[in-house]
Amino acid sequence: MDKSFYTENRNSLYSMLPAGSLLAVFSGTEVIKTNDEYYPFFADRNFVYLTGLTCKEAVLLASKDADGSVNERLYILPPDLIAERWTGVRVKPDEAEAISGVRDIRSTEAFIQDFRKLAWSGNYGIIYLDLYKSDDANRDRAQHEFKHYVHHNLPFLLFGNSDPLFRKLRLYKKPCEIEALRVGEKITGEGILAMMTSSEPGMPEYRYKAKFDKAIHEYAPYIYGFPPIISSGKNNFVIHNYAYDGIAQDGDMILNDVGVMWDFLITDVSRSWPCNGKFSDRQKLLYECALATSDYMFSIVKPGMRMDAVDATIKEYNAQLLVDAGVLDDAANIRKYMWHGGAHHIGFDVHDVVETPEFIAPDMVFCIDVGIYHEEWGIGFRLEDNCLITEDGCENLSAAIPRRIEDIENVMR
Ligand SMILES: [Mn+2]
Repeated sequence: MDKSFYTENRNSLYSMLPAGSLLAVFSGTEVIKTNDEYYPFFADRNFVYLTGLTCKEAVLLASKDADGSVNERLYILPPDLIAERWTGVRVKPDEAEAISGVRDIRSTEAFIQDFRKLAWSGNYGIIYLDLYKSDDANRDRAQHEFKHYVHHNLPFLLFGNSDPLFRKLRLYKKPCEIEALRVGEKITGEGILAMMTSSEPGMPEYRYKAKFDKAIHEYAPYIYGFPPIISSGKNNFVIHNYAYDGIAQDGDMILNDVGVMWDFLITDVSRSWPCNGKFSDRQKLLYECALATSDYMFSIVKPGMRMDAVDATIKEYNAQLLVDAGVLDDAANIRKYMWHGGAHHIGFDVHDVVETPEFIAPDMVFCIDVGIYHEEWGIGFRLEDNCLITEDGCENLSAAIPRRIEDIENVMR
C-alpha cells in the first residue's frame, strides 16, 4: 500500500476531530504467552490503518489547534543493538517516514514528556483514544492504560472516543484496498483448491490444513487472515472449530472457513464439499438451497438496500427453500438449521470494525454467508462469499472459487 493511502486516512480522521483536541493511537504491546515467551505481536489495526507500520510500542500523536491546523508525530522504539540482536531489527525513522508519510518521527522515550507539554499548554481540552472493547473481559490495551495515566496525572483533559470515527472511515474501501482483496481472494482460492483436489475419505483434518497452509504460504511469511476453520463430519457443528483433530469419513462433508491477509486486507470465504468428491442426495438437497440463496442475494444486493435486510433475507429465502424441499416444517423455525448471521463486513479485521450502516452503499465489502446445520442428517456446512458493493449492484469477489456442485465435483474428479 502506498503511503498516500495512510496519509489520506489520517487526514480524514483529523478532519473529524474538533479544534483544540489531541489524538493518540497506539500500536500495542506484546502479550505474554508463558514464562519468557510472547504471542506473535499483532499491531492494532487502527494504528496500521493510519500508518502502515506493524511495529510494537509505537504511538501516533496528533494535535489539532484552534485554527484547525494539525501537527502529527510518530513515536517508534529507539535503536537497541542487544534487543535487536535477539528479536529482530527495529524500523528506522527514515523507513517509518517512507511507509507512513509522517514526517516527524521521534523516539518513544520522548512520548510522555511531549504529551504532557501539549496537555499543559492549555490549548487542548480533550484527548481522543480508541477505547473500544468487544467484551468486558478483554484485557486493557495500551490506550486503556494510557487513559488511566491521563485520568490520574492530567485530570483536566476530557476523553473522546475515536472508535466511532475509525468505524466511519473503515466502512468504505478505497480502490487500493479492493485491489488487495482481489489478490487475497486469488490466494485464498489456491488454498481451498489445494484442499479440494487432495480430499479423500480417511484424511485427517490437520492434513487438509497442511494443504491450505502450504498453498498460501507460497506468498508471504505471515498470511493468515484469521485461524483457518477446517473440519469434517460432526465437527462441522462447531461453528469455530480450531482443533483439526477429526478424520474425514466416507460420506462426510468438509467445511472450511478461511481467509488470507494481503496488504492488511482480509478475505473470508467458506467452501464445503463431500470428502469423497460426490454429493449424496441429502447433501445435494441442502447445498442447492444454500447456493440458490447465495445466488439470489448476489442478484438483489445493491446500493440503497437496507443493511439489516441482507441477513434477514438470507434467512427468509433459505427458509422458504427448505420448506419447499420438505426439510423444514415452518419457515419461522429456521433457527433450527441456521445458527449464525449471514453478513459481516470485512477489511483490516475479518469481522471488520465499521459503523453499522442503515443502507448499503458503494465500496462496502461484506460477506454473504449461508450456513445450514442439519444435525439429524449429520450434514453441516456453509457457503460464504465476499460481496463488493458497486455503483448499481454488487460483485462476488470470491466467485472464481468453485461453489456449484458440478464445478466442485469436476475439480475433485
Ligand atoms: Mn465470515
